[in-house]
Amino acid sequence: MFLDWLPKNISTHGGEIDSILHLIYSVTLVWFIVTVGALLAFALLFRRRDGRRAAYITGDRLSQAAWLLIPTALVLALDLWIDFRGGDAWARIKLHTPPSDLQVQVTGKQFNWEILYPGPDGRFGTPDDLQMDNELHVAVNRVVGIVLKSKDVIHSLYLPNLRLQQNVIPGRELHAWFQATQPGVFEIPCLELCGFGHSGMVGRLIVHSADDYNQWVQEQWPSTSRSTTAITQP
Ligand SMILES: [Cu+2]
Repeated sequence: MFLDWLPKNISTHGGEIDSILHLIYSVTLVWFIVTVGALLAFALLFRRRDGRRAAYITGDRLSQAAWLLIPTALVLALDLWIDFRGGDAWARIKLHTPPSDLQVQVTGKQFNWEILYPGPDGRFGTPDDLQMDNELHVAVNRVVGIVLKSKDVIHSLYLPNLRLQQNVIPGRELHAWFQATQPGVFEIPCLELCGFGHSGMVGRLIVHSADDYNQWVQEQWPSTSRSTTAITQP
């Protein structure tokens, strides 16, 4: 119920990310209500009254220090609970990359995303490579492997609908992957303040149905036979 405002999830692993967000929101909301409630209750109960003197409490005794120690232990336990749940999802999404059906290279530069397609031979650095600015075409239900590079400064590839975000670091080659579950057109903003044109640095992710994707491939590489490029229906 707290997460209705999130962008539509179209990722196979998005539900897991959202459930962690949900856990964090729930924990912090309950804790917020308890803390503010206690604050207001104590302010009311121990307000200034005639004939009552304020006590100077040093916190030396355990029964006094417990007012700090117990909430601290609770916050720590809740933190570890979030870490534990998050670590599981993190491992599944970040450590175990499934074999990819499609490969693209995304290079951040001020202020564009350069998308490089390997072409029918599936290899980068060959004559059939194709480069486009800001347009990432993929097929639905296919695992897309992304090689990430930067030409100048730090950028950050952000696909909110896929619950995917990865910084792009000059001098390093980083990897990401996703599997989209629905066709459509989605935004790819840059999430790292990278210069005066940062706010305009936004690409488009086009998730095609299998047929549309094959047609797009035919349009981009017309000379190639269908059998080498086409994606077979699952
Ligand atoms: Cu950028």
